[in-house]
Amino acid sequence: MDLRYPIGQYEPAPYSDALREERLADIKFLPGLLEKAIENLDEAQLNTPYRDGGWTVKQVVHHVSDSHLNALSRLKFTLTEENPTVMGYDEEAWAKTAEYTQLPINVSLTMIHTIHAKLHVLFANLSAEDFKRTYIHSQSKKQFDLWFLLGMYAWHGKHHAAHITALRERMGW
Ligand code: NI
Repeated sequence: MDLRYPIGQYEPAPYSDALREERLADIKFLPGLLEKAIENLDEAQLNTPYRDGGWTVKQVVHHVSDSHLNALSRLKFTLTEENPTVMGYDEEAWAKTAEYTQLPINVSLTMIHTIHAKLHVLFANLSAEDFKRTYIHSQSKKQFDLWFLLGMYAWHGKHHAAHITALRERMGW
């Protein structure tokens, strides 16, 4: 198994109401899923990379809050402007900034709860037509729609939670 992709890579799928409900549930339950994933880990365990050369459990949690903050921002720009260009960011560089080592992950978990409450209510109120609204990614210059965005971040949260749960399984934690 590729330790980087414990649940496989994100695979875009056509819009359906059933898949929409599934993805909305993923958005809703991610904060709880992450909390469960890190439950009872001690400081040394939290500072363990999820794979050789990979981020530590702490970095993974801080990364999810940064990443989904960007997702919330992309969603709001796309809902309020026509085909906006949204900023990509250097996730490796962000993972080296001070709060990744100096703040407890509970700060980021609280933020993830807040971000996901907003993401969930915003996505849950979109019509099938709204999901066709588009944005341009500043790095790839590619165009994406909000259906892609929902799927991407529903996947992305589970992807990183699985990094932690797979590590725990391998370590017998
Ligand atoms: Ni990520």
